[in-house]
This record gives sequence, structure tokens and C-alpha cells, in this order.
Amino acid sequence: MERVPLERKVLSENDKIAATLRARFQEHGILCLNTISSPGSGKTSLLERTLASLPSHDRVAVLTGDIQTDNDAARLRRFHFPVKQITTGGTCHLDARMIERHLADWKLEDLDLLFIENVGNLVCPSSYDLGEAAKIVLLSVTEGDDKPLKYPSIFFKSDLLILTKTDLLPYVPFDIETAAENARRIHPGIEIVKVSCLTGNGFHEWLMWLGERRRAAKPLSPVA
Ligand SMILES: Nc1nc2c(ncn2[C@@H]2O[C@H](COP(=O)(O)OP(=O)(O)O)[C@@H](O)[C@H]2O)c(=O)[nH]1
Ligand SMILES: [Mg+2]
Repeated sequence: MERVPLERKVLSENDKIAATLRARFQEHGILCLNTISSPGSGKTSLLERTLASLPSHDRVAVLTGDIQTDNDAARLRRFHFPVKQITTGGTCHLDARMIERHLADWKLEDLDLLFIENVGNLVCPSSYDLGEAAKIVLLSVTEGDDKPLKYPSIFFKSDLLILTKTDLLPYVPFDIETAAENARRIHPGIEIVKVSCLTGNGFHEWLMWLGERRRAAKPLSPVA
């Protein structure tokens, strides 16, 4: 019985920090995207291929969360953009304070795009606002097309669903249209792209979505 008020307090404290972060991101015209999925759905792979596609002068950074190891930061640093690992030491999600702390020595005026890779988990990260402009949920074709119905919260809260590992479709009983329908039953307006990080299929659609969101995040420049 004591649990509910305590959870509310933690979440409302998180919401306050997240609101401050969101205001700072907006002030600097930074698009912040929070990527969420089960462990192994391909978050780091998506970010690797995305970073590889961006020009080296692009003002992009990544915060990547895991319970242990800085393996993902090491993978992502190969692309020469600023990357920091957030190691939670057991916590199954990132929270806004972790984001605030790890941003402390980056100059926000040097950034246009911030990717957050959340800890692999389809449940807990959905409750923690990180100040992002949008949550992106990834679901790989090896996880089952029923998952949007089983874990509705994250599908409801995400602007975009990325169905990943589509190169494996010939080998697994996963109906991609059923997965999309299930996601739309939970969140009728959710946008959906289908990608393979192995072959690059669908990357054009993902990069188009990203480009549109980046343009929308920039304040209009004054007309001369
Ligand atoms: N076949 C296939 N494997 C993939 C794809 N994307 C990622 N993987 C593999 O899936 C595993 C987990 O990927 P990773 O990016 O680490 O997932 P994360 O835990 O969500 O960050 C790795 O072995 C990747 O090589 C894909 O599009 N196709
Ligand atoms: Mg990862």
C-alpha cells in the first residue's frame, strides 16, 4: 500500500528534471530521441548504421545506457561523434537525472541531434520521461508479432515503431502486417518503418523520418 505514493513521488521528481531538459533541448534546437526495445532488438546496430550515414561535421551525440559494460559506447565511438556510456549498475531504465548528469560537460549549443539508447527493456523505460522529443520503439522480427499487445505502454507512447531485422523474415514465423496492425490497435497514429541493419533495407524511410523531425526541431531562421 505504501508503494504507490513513493512511485508517484519518484516519477514526479523525474518529470520535473525531464521538463527542464526538454526546455533546454528546445532552446538549443536539439532533437532528442529516446530509443527503446528489448535487449538485442538492434538499437545499437540502428545507431551505428545511422551515424555511418551522417556527414562527419554533423552535430550529433549519443548517450547509451546499459546495466553493465561500455561495449555499446565503444561500438558507437568508431564514428567519431561524441558518445557517453551510462552504466546503471542494475537499474533497468534510464532516468532524467542520469541524462542531466551525463550531459553536464557537453555544450548543448554544439549539438543538433541527441540519440539516447535506453537500457534494453520493453517495460520500465516507458515510465521515465527523459526530456526527449519522441520515443522510438524497436521490435525485431524474432520477438513475435504479438508484442505490441503484450507491452502496450511503450507502443502507445512511441511516435515511431521500427520493425528491425527484416532480413530474417524468411526464417521466422513473424507476420509483419500483423505486428503493424497490433501496434496500431494500441496507438492508431504510430508511424512504422521496417529496416534491416544488415542489408540497409528500409534505411531510406528511417532517414527520411529523422530528417523531417530534425527540420521540425530547428527554430525557423528569420527572413532577411
Ligand atoms: N540479422 C540481423 N541481425 C541484426 C540486425 N540488427 C542487429 N542484429 C544483430 O542483433 C544483435 C543485437 O544487436 P544490438 O544492436 O546489439 O541490439 P541492442 O541490444 O538493441 O542494442 C547483434 O548480434 C546484431 O548483429 C539486423 O538487421 N539483421
Ligand atoms: Mg545496445
